[in-house]
Order: sequence, then C-alpha cells, then structure tokens
Amino acid sequence: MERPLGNLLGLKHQQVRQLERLYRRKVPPGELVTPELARQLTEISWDLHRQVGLLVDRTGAVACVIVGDAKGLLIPELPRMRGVKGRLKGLRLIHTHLDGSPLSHDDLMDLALLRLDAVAALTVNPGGLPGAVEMAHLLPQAEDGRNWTILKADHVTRLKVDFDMLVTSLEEELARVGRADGDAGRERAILIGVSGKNRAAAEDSLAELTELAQSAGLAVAAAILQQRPRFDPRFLMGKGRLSELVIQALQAGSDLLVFDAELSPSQVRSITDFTELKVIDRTQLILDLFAQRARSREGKLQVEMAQVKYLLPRLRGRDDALSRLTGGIGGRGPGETRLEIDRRRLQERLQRLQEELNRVRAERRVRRGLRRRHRLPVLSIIGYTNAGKSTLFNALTHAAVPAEDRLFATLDPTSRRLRFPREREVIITDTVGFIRNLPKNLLEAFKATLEELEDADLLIHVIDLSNPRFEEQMAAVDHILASLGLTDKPVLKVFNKLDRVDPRLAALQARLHQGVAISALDPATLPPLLTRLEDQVSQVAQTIGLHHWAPTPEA
Ligand SMILES: Nc1nc2c(ncn2[C@@H]2O[C@H](COP(=O)(O)OP(=O)(O)OP(=O)(O)O)[C@@H](O)[C@H]2O)c(=O)[nH]1
Ligand SMILES: [Mg+2]
Repeated sequence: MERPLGNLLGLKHQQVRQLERLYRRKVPPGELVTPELARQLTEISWDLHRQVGLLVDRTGAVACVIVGDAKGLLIPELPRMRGVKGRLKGLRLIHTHLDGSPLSHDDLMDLALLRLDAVAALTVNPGGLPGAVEMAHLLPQAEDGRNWTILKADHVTRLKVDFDMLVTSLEEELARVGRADGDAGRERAILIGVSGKNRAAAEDSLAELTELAQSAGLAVAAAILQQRPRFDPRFLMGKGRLSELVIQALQAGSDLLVFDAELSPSQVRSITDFTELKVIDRTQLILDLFAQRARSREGKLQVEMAQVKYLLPRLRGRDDALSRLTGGIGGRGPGETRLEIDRRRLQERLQRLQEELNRVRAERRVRRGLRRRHRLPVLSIIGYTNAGKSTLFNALTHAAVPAEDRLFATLDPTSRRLRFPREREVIITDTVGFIRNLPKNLLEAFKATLEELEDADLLIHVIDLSNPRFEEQMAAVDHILASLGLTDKPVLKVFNKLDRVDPRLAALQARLHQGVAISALDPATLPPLLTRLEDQVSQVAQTIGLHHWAPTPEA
C-alpha cells in the first residue's frame, strides 16, 4: 500500500488509512476527476482541516496523495513518469482549497515548473461537500500575454472538459511548435541576456551570444533581454520570471537555457534544479563551440583541458543534474570519449592532458626554432572572430583554409610562405580569432598557440567594418594583445569587408588608424595592402637585421 506524502503530523491512524485508500481510485480518461473522488477529497480535507491533493496520471491512476496545511501544499520532487511521451510530465494536480479561494499564484507556478497536464482547485464547502472548481492548463502558445487558461464551474459535474482530448491536443500542438521548419535536428535554445544599467551594451552582447549559439549549431528559439537593477544571487532573476521562462521553453520546444553571463557553479545548480532545464553560460557555450571546431591534436588537447578545468569546481558527486551540466550542447568533449564526470578521474585526466600537451608543445618548439633559423619575417593575421582573417590568408597565399560565416571557424594556426612582387618572401600565419571576455580557461589553454604571436614581426589586425560593433571588437583585440604582452609589436590595421560598407566610412577609419581598407573577397582591392605590407616589413627587417630584406636599389 502506498503512503500518503506531506504533512501527516498528528493524523490519527484511521485518517491515514482513509488517505491511503485514495490510491485505489481510478479516473476515467475523459474526466478531470469523478464526482465521488471529488467528494472524498473534500470530506477528508474538511475533516483534517488541511489541503489534500492528488496527482493523477494519464491512465487515470492516482500516483500520489499529498497532504498540506490549511493554506497550501508542497509537491514532492516528481520523477519523470515512465511511458509518458511529450513535453508535459503526464500528471494533473487536483487539490482542495478550504477558504474558497481561486487558483493561487503558487498553483500556477506549480503548473509551469512541474509541467503538469493541469492544476485544479476544489472548494471545500462547510460540512465537507465539494463546491466550485477551477482548472488551469498551459497554452501551447501565449495568447494576449497569457500562458495558461482557466476553466471554472460551480460544481465538478458541470465542468465541461474532455480531459483526454485536451491533453492529447495540447501535446500535439507543443510537439508541432517544437518541430518548427528550418531547424530540423538542431537543439533549440532560449538565450537570456541579463542587463544592468547599460541596455545597449547588453543588446549587443546578446546579439553576439546569438551568433555564438548559431555557430555552435543551436537553433535559437528566443533571445530575451532581462533588465534588472539588482541580480538575485541565487537565480539571477526572480522566481516568477524564471517560471515564465520555463513555460516559454516548453512552448518553444526547448530544453536549454543559455545565459549571457558568467554563472557561478551554484547559480547553475539552483537554476537547473528550479527549472529542470539544461543551463549553460556564455563560457560553456564558447567551450563547446571550441570543442566542436578543434581539429589538430594540440587544439583538441587544449580545449579538453579548458573543459575539464571549467567542470571541476562544478562537480557535486554523482547525480542527475550533473549529467545535464556535463552534457554541454553536443554532449561531447573534444576527445574520443565523453567527459568523465567523476572528480578523481577528471583530475587524472587533467594530468594526462598536461603531459600530452607538454609533449606536443615541445615538438612545436622545435619547429619554431627551425623556422627562426630560416629567419624569414613572420606576419601574423589576428583579429576578432569572423573578421575575415582566413579569407584574407587564402587570398594572399592561395591556401584553402576553411573560411565560413560562423564564429571560430579557425582554431588551429596555419602558416604559408608569401612571395612579394620583388621576389622577397615572408611567412604568413592565420590564427584563432579573438572575442571579448574570452573565458580565462580558454585564454590559458590557447596561450601556447598564441605564443606563436611572439615570433611575429608584424601583426595584421583584420577588422570587419561591416559589423556594427567593430569599434568594440577592435578594442577587445587590443585588450587581449595587451594581456598577452604583445603591445610593442608593430600592427597594421586592415579594415575588411569594404564591399559591404559606405566607402567613406572605410576611408575615414583607414586614415584614422593609418590602416588599409580592403575586401578580402575581391583580389583587386589587395595591391595597396601588399605594398603597405612590403614597406612595413622592410622597415622591420632593417631594425632586426635581416639584410637580404633591405630594399635593393635596383628593385
Ligand atoms: N562581404 C564580404 N564578406 C567577407 C569578406 N571577407 C570575409 N568575408 C566573409 O566573412 C565570413 C568570415 O570569414 P573568415 O575568413 O572565416 O573569418 P575569420 O576571421 O577567419 O573567422 P574565424 O576563423 O571564425 O575567427 C565568411 O563568410 C567570409 O566569406 C569581405 O571582404 N566581404
Ligand atoms: Mg578563420
């Protein structure tokens, strides 16, 4: 015999037996609750002077009997009902209200957070007979800003609802929205920007998060800017707002919330527990994106190292929420295996990664040394992600590095020789792109790759002029250069995507920064850049004593 749950303190044996007997009741599929069951509920509730509730599953069986106090009812953690397909949990809550009050705010929060099929409140009339009833269910799409609808009747027998049909069509509709065209097979995410005072900056940041999410292969179901003067330390936003998010996720067919913020491990935990959705922050999104894109041995090692370091403080033993946490978006680390979620194993993994990285890096140092001995000038192409670095690299060297309209298309550096018209050669390098607020773990991990920039004699800073945020992107790149200790390298600013902007803007920026404007897609725009590069390299070559690079009079 199943036991009633909740507030059983001080109940007589006989009363507990009565509650237990409720487990044997069955509701026919078409009905919310039978009149007899409703009367039993209100009678017991009157007798106990406590709210009594039932969770009824889709077969009509009573899954749970819960006792509250006079004012409310606490629903225990619900397991996922076996055999229930769909977005909802497959349970309805029918409970009593002793004071004749309508469905409360808490009732509606439960409806959303527990993904109930419906929540119903039965008024207990004096003497214990059932009175008016109210039932709410979620809507597959918001109507006039409302996410649920409420049906009322002055008695259960007069409530006009075919419950079976209601739930079936609700699930069908939710599934239909979740299968929106164009993003077949892609995981759907809801992005949340949380802004303090500066709204414009938060909007820009959310726009970038959207690009990051799309580059990571997510379908963005919604991007919401949440403006708050103060942040809730636990949830970042109010519980009411969070439960609205849960409904929105449900309606959008999404199980993933991506926060445009750095969430502390405990914030991820509380939001995950509260919403039962997968929760990741910007850092993890970037980590996942890097994991998808890493190709070289070293790149993969670096990314996995960053992932492990990110995960370690977020572990809390074995439990279900953790697997949501470690899942990331692709559910995979860059290595061949799924990330281990055991702390000790992770620590061992970290050590092995470090050893392997050291080996790979030693090899690279040897290569670097060889290149140094050749002593050709090195030009490194750097810049914000998606600025067009690889496109320019390909145009200059006739290489075929993948260039795509997505963030972090390139993770691994590539070098080629480039011959200038006067038969003089340089080495030119394409590198990983930069981004503002690069996660610290990633910067650490990629430091070794970026160390190659120390060998550069000239940095070619590519800027996407067509991006409305190009000025901040320039600043972010300068900031990262500074943090890498590269401020004294000569830099040539190259304003790219000339074809997409007003030529006057390009000319102005080029003049302002003594740079060059080009379109990496249009070879005809490149000769002025080549001339500038050759000039600058000549100057540099003189100062570092590369005599064969000194300008020759006959040339
Ligand atoms: N219209 C236009 N598009 C360009 C130009 N240069 C590059 N692109 C496009 O911009 C996108 C990004 O180019 P990439 O060369 O991959 O950029 P990247 O800087 O290497 O990017 P990451 O490696 O991802 O950091 C691609 O879709 C290019 O086709 C240009 O001059 N004009
Ligand atoms: Mg690239």
